[in-house]
Amino acid sequence: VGAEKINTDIVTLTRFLTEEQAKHKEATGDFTLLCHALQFSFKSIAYYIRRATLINLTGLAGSSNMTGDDQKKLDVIGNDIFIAAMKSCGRVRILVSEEEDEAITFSEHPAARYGVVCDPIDGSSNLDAGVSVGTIFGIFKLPEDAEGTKEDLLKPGTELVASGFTMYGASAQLVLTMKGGTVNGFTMDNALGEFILTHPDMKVPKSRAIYSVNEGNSLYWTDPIKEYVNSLKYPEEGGKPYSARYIGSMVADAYRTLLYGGIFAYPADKKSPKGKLRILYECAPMALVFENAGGQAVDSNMKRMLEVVPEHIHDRSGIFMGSYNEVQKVLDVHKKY
Ligand code: AHM
Ligand code: MG
Repeated sequence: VGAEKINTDIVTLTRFLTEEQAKHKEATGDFTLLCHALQFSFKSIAYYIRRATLINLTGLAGSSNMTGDDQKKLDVIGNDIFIAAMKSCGRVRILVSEEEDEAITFSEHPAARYGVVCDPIDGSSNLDAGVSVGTIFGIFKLPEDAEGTKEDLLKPGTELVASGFTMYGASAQLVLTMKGGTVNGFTMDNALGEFILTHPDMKVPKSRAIYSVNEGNSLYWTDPIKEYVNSLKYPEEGGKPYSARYIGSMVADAYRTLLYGGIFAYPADKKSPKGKLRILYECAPMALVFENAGGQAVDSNMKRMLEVVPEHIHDRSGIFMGSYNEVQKVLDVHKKY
């Protein structure tokens, strides 16, 4: 390798955040500090996931969370790491985690101006098989008069100031976007211990013949969904059918969809009339990423996902997200009904 090929001017996440902060004259550095704490939690969670099989972290923790999901040992550790990082950075007033029944208010930081929502380890049913999982997060800026109650977070995704996810796969990949901004992807360099900007200004391809859905639920699907999926599998004369790709880890399915294009769907159905995925810390953060990357995200009522307001912190929704034209096809089929 010639020395001239080595990039000695890499953009780390730290540098990226510092440069972003400099663009905003009014910035206090609070958001940057919060992101540093987030980044640390991703590194720690990645570390434990990598070592899980070696240090007896596979399997169940022996408890279940509020929805009755069996909690994995790593679910508990990921949640504890995330909460500790958010609490200690001093910039977070209130936190909602998939693993906690109630919102957590950090009363030791009454002046903190941010609210955070997260699923610390999404897709954890895949963990013991070594399949990619991820952390999903969203950040809200609280109004001056916020009281630090969960009502501060029962807001539509349009109010998110930033969101993203980290996928713990062959490498840890962090995708970050800010309100009205671009989508940027960072890859963890384990030797440097830094997230490096490897995918600046990510754009989801306009269309791609890949669909990602749990087809095992098709018995319960509504007629428009059946018609839509059949139109992909049985195209008109001469058309080529779509490829199916479903990992069963939203973060991994979303990351692939972001890079390659296509559609990811978890529709509401007759068995789960409200869908499976959570509005606040799964659907809305992903919807912001896909919209900022030039794609679309809608719920099962064909409403823009970012405008859906949860009534309760753990509310669910159907979701369709991905390439602009692929999501448009779902909207078009529904218009006929
Ligand atoms: P979890 O939050 O309990 O891990 O569940 C969310 C996961 C998503 O990552 C994934 O898209 C979906 O559940 C898969 O569900 P299913 O097994 O029903 O296809
Ligand atoms: Mg989840």
